[in-house]
Amino acid sequence: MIGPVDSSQVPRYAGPATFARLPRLDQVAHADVAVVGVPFDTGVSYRPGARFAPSAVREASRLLRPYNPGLGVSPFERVQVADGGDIAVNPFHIGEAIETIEQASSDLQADGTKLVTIGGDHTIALPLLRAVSRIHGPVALLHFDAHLDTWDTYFGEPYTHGTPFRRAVEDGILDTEAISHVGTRGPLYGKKDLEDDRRLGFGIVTSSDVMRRGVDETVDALRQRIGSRPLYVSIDIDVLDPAHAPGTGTPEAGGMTSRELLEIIRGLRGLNLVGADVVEVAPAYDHADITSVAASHVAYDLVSLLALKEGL
Ligand SMILES: [Mn+2]
Repeated sequence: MIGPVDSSQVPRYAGPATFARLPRLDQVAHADVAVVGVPFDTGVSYRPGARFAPSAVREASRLLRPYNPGLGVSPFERVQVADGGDIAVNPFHIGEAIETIEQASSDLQADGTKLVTIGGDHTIALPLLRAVSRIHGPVALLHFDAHLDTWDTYFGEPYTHGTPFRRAVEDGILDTEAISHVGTRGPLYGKKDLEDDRRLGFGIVTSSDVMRRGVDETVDALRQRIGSRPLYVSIDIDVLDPAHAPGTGTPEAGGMTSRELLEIIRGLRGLNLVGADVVEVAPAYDHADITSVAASHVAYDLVSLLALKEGL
């Protein structure tokens, strides 16, 4: 197993920024888990800038240490984790970008590698889910987000960062017995948004629900619904309150804390996680890397969950 650069020998701020200072994918024979960037933000409806997230999250991840006390695991000792670099996508053509992302993430998973993908805007979840479902069939989905992302179109366009999960249900790539939004809040266009969403099969645990029920009860309810199904976790960083993630495209007040989000993720231990993404970090709206630091820790816990599951 090739681990991260030894920070007792090379200071954390020195050298190239791979995720958690891990080896690149081309430096290892096989990776059980790869962290991959998708610098694409052509699907945003408000503030652009998530194309700069992969490099910002890698920079913020320099401080991640090799033992995860929250999950009681040394993920990089348990399995081979590597940085898969960025998927290069056309910033001027959403349709082509979606095809590129699906193909590239399928290729990366061809020999069993599990992916934690750093967006990019939420458009990328659709091709990532398509690639995962090619392997596992329809998957359960936990979607952490301030927003539903099940709208039909924007300006007549079906592929945007507000529409991936409606497209995914239409594609038949989600197991609609086990799909949930977590952390939803903020004003909607109308009550119909919620009715449409329910018709697609989604359950909703709002940001207020998380606050009222607490982390443990929230986790219990989610776990019951998911069971042993293959699970994909998609985390829009705007699920966090703007106090915890100011650098994002469509911020909404009243969100979760980064502590709550990390604890809920840790509560997914033992489930059949098959892939995950962390999207919508837009570093330019942040004055202190708050959002990139949060995203790096979220990605680290997702990698740790996969390491627990994949390692023997
Ligand atoms: Mn979203």
